[in-house]
This record gives sequence, structure tokens and C-alpha cells, in this order.
Amino acid sequence: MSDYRKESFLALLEGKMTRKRGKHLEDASDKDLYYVISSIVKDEITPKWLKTQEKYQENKTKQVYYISMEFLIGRLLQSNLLNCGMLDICNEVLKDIGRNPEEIYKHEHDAALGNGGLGRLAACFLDSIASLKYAGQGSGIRYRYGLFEQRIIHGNQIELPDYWLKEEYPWETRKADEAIEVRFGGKINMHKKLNGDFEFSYEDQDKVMAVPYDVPVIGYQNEVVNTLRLWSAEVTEDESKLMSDPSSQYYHHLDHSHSIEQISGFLYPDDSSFEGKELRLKQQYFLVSATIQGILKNFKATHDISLAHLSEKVVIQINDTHPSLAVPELMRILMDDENFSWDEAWKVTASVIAYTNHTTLSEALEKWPTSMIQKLLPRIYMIINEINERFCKGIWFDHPDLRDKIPELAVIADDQIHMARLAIVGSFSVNGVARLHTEILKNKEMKYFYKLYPNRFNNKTNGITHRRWLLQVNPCLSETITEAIGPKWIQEPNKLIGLLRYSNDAPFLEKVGKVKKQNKETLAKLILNQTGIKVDESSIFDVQIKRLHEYKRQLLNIFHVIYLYNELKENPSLDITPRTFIFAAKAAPSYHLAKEVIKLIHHVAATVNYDKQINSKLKVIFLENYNVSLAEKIIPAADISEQISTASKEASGTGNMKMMMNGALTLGTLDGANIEIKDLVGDNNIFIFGLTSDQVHDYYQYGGYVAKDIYHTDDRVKRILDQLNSGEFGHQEIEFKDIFYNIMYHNDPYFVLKDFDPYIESHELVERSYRDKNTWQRMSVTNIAYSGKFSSDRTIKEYASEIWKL
Ligand code: GP0
Repeated sequence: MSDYRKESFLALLEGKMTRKRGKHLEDASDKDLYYVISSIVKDEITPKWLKTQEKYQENKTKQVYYISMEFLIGRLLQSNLLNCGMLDICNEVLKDIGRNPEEIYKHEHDAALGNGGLGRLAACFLDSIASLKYAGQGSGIRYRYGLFEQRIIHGNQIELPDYWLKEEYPWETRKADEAIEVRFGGKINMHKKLNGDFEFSYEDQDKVMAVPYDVPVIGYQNEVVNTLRLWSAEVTEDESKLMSDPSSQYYHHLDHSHSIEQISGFLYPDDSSFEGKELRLKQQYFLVSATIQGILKNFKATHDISLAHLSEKVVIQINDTHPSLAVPELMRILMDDENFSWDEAWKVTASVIAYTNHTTLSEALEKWPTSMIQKLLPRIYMIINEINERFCKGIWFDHPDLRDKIPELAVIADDQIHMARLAIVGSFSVNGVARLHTEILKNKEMKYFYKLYPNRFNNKTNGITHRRWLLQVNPCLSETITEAIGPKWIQEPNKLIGLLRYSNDAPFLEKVGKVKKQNKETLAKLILNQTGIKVDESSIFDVQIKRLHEYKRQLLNIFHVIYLYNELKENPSLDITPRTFIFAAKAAPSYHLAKEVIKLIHHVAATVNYDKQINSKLKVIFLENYNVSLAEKIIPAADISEQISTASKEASGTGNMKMMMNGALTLGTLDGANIEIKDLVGDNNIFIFGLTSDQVHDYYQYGGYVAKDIYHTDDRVKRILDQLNSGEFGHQEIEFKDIFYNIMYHNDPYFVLKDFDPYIESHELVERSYRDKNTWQRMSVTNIAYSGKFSSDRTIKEYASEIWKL
């Protein structure tokens, strides 16, 4: 590192510390340093931000807008420093002045404007779009409360509000002059025009201001700075004036302004499950209307061609169906404000919008009651109705073979609006997020739509940004990689494949093993700090970190732990490789069974961890409040990546990719992107077990699975289930009756018992493999080598060339 650069960074730091915080560097707190370094980054990137946006305007570049109800961006300081090429300097200077960078970065509140995979994917995509120099922006909601903070009390999950804006958020810029009015409710007037068409005007609508807050998205050392635009709901100026008018009904207005601000009040905490609340619908329309109006305004300011050419300059990707009101909203504006005919407006709309599906779970499908949409969005309702009528007529006349499928295809059926159907009908591209998932969409869930629109369907296997999830979180591994194959992999992650040449190179394997060991030591410290439990750093770190959901089968994992515990109790001298099972997961607040599983994990942990007879061989750790920052600490230390969803249920998974990239071996089912990982690394470098997607499908369709039979024939299983019931885990006070009941009397809907035996077997193979350090490290390096494919750079290049046509 050149001394000159270090000196000038230090000078910047000193200067800013006095000016911004009124302190000398020696007296600065970690928080002072956090704010000052953020401000240095902002100064560095602001000119680039302006320039990037000006360039897009001047060159009339085609833009992609990624609309998402969730952006799980986490902390930004470290990744922003990395992307603008200042991370190393900053770390060194901080160390020179006796400060610990980690302690400083910690002062940023994790921005948790998302639940899990779907929201984190959006964040990774923005990083890749900017790093690949594409003109794109994210559009989301600036929730005042992000995803709840999780506390565990006696094994019970407690939710605390996440008021992340309590202190100044340095990355956002409020753009009050670009606020946009969004309207709800009201009456609609129809007038017949001379040419016989109808014209619509609205009355008595509720008006809400959508005020944008822009967050910079910095490309990796490439001068590009894109934007994540987060909309905040505020009262209009007229109405806030009324508030200060003494003659007005103060409390009425207070009530009103409160209900408006609630629109961007909080993120709904449900992952992969639909909660049909009116406030959520308001949020969705608020996001979509503000975004589309903004897009059209920008289009008009940039181009002198008609909006009929919108698709040449704009493409809108909607992240799941949450923003699918984009379809009728764009139709509405084109027809009512821009005087397009229906056909003209439809042509534009259906060539601009592209839809990504993230799940086939039926409980996640969004279906809004027609009455709710009609009341809240009367004009939008009329348009959806018309879309539906034309669509159904189209099938009737042009696809007589599908006539009897109309009830399954109609956008409006059973007094409900089916948002996925609306999204498919109103878009030009429908994509799944992993190969298997897309095949299931095409051949099962959406097969009649696929018949109607075969060319619309395509796959885009998910990815993760290797900049955050390797370079940033695992600097030692990154360095080791670079020492071996040079730095080109950072720009082209596929170059990681060069590591294959080192998969038999003993010194290299040893280095990689050492780095893993260090990372495990670091995590062990964190675990000791947070839980008071000391774990064995040479044990296998077996990790399952993700939202808690029945289909993800944390239950199967803890059943295996109970099984091991039982084995060890029977034979305490059993020679097994010590294991540390690490869990982290939030349950949706109203998801009872998920919370029961969290409780079970805690009670098993309490039993196992304090049992002197066996606790040198087995530990169970639950780390509370799983979020992006915690993931960043766990992932580099993982040996085993648990990806054990019931086959066909996990659309893709992305944690699987993060852990693979950090050298963990996957223990998983043939589900989601696990299959694509397996295809790359080969059967010998992954542990695969359990039912296939087709087998699961056949059991659902034709029956033939009886969970009780396994209970009665497999002693290991019977023992575990009886232990749940007997209060053995939970001091005889707590019994896990609901879990027991779900398996025995709901016939184990996620095949936990069915996959139990193959899972145990797979674990035994894991345990044996780990004994041969050399083989294990070779497998680990092979995984890292093939992980380049799962960089979101690859994913985004595919979106850009095959869907967005940028
Ligand atoms: C899917 F439908 N996902 C949903 C949802 O509501 N929330 C959510 O996070 C996830 C999938 O479960 C996934 O398999 C997928 O990879 C991710 O969306 C991004 O496509 C979890 O990683």
C-alpha cells in the first residue's frame, strides 16, 4: 500500500472529523468514525453518481427498473468501500491509528427491508447491475420499520420493532422535488367521447405523496453509480397546511396523516406466505404507481419519441407478483392520461413488463378479493376486469383446446384476483429462478399458460454477488485464491475454475484449510460471546441458516441431532467426529409450527450442551436475530451447508451458493439450485440424499406414503417422536405435541420421516469423509472452483441479454 495514499486518507479522516463531528481523531468514538468514513465515501462517489445519471440521459440509454417490495441490503459501508477501491486503505489506516475496523462498521444498522432470499437476491442483483455497467435502478419502499429483531426467551421467539432510522442513515438522499402523487379510492366518471370511446375521470380520491429517498449503488471499481430509489409515504402539502389551520378538525387530520404514513410504515414479516391485508395492498399499489409515474416522467424528459416506443428504452422487471399491479397501472396511465386506445396501451404494457416467479408454494400465491381492489382501486379494478374478459375470450376463440381450463387460467376467478395470472398475461417474459423450478412452472404449475405462451417462459438461475459474499466476508480466502490463480477471478468469477489445478496441491490445500480454521475460530468467539457456549473449533461446523419454514425442514436437522444424542447416550465412548450444529432462523410471527421448531431446537440444545457425558462430541447452537451481518460471519466458517428442503419446494436457494463459494460442502436434497451445484461438482463432491421432486410429486398426487408406518417400524424414529411427547426436552414441562401431531395425523406433509433414514446415512458419510482431511479439502476447493457460475454477474448477464435486451 503506498504511503502517499494512506497519508491522504488519514488527512481526509482528520479533516472531516473536526469539521463534521467537532472532534480530534484521538477523541473520536467508533460511531464518529463510522459517520465520517461514510461521508468520505459519499464525497468520493457523488460526482460519479451525477455523471452516471447524466450519461444515461445524454446517451438515452435503455433502462431496467427492478421493482421489488424487498431489498435486503444489509450494511453498506464495507461493501461501498470495497467497490470504490478504498477498503484496504481504510482498514490499514484504522489499524495504524489503533482502531478496529470491525468495531466501526458495526455501527451501521443492518437495513433489513426484506425477509430472506427474495429480498437479498434483489440486493445482489443491484450490485451486479452496477458492477457490469448496466443502466438499471431498484425501486422499493422505505419502510420505517424493517424486519423485526428476534429475541429468544426460554426458547420462545419474541419480535421487537426494528426502527432502523432512529439515527441518521448516511446513504440516503431525500429528493423532495421529485415526489409523486399516488391516488387511492374515489369515484369514477365515464364520458362517451365523439368517436364512441369512453373517457374516465376521477373524483374524491385520497392523495398520498410518494417521496423518493435515493441510495447509491456503487459498481465495482468502474466509475458507475446507480440508484436504489426507496419511496416514503407522506401527506400532500395541501393537507399538511390544513393541519395548521386552527379552524380545521385537528384530530381528524392527525388520524388521516397517520394512516397515510402507515403505508410505508413497516415490512410485512411473512416469507413465502400470503397475508391478504388491505395495508399490504396499499403498499403494493403505492410502490407501483409511484414507480411507473416516475418512469414515464423520466422517459418524457429524456426522449422525444412517443410513449408507444417505451419498450425500446425501458424494461420493468417485477420481483414476484407483489408489484404486478404494474400491469393495470401502466394501462391506466397510458389510456386515461396519455389518450392511448386499449390496444395501443396493451401493446406497450405487455412488451415492457417481465415477471420473475420465486415459488410454487400455494400458500404464497397472492389472491386479492375483488371487493378489496374494487374499493381501494376502482379504476384499476375496471382495467383488470377488461384484461380478464379479453384474455378469456381469446382462449375461447383462439384456443378451443383450452376452453375447459378457463377457470384455472382466468385472472379473476372465485371473486379473487390471481396476481400470478395477471403477471403472466400482462408481461413478455416469465422466468423461474433455477432449472428445476422453471421446469416445474412449465410442466406443472403453469402448464396451460406455457401452452398458450411457450416463448414467454425462461429460466434464470439465481446468483449471489461474489464481491460481498467472498471478497468482503472472507478476505483471507480471497487472498489465498489470488495468490494461486491471480486476481482476474474478481472481475470474472468463472476464472475460479483455475483452482481445480490446485485441488491436489498439498500446500495450497493446507492454506485453504488454515483459513477455514481461522474463520471457525472467529465464529467460535462470537458464539461464546452470544451464548456462553464453548464450541470445539476442530469439530465439523454444520450450518443451517435461513428462514424457518416447514418445507426447509429444520425439523429433519434437529431430529438427526436428537438421534446422535440418543446414540451417544447409549454408547458414550462412540468414536465420532465432534459436531457443532449451528442454526439461525426467524419465524414469521404468526407461524405457530415454525416457532415450535425454534423452541425444540433450544430445548434440545439445552439438553445436549450441558450433558457432560457427551458434550465434547456434540453441540447445538442457535444464534438469534439472523440477518445479513450475521450471515456474513457464519458463512466463511461453515464446513457443511444444510440444504435439505423437501424436493420441489425450494425454488432455488441462495445460501447454498454463498456457502459453496466459501468452501462448505453441500448436504442436500435434489431441489432448487442444489441440482445445478451437483451437476457441476459431481456426485463425489456433494452429499445428496432423499426423495426426488418427481417422487414427492407422485406421493402428493397418488398417495402411498404413510408416516405412521415409519413411526411403527423404525425404532430410532419412534424414540425421537416419543421424546417430543414425553417432555424429555423441556424439563418435563414442555411437550411438542403440535409437531408430533403434524407428523402423525397430518401425515408428515414435508416427508421428514420418509427422508430420515437417507439423511442419517448421508451424515454418516459426511462424518467419515471429514476424517480424511486431505480429501475433504480437495472437495472443498473443488466447490470453490465451480462456484463462479453462481455469481449474480452471470445471472444478470443472462437477464440483460435474454430479457432486458440492454
Ligand atoms: C420465495 F416466494 N422466496 C418467495 C418468497 O415469498 N420469499 C422468498 O424469499 C425465495 C425462495 O424461497 C428461494 O428458494 C429463492 O432462491 C429466493 O426467493 C430468490 O429467488 C430462497 O432462497
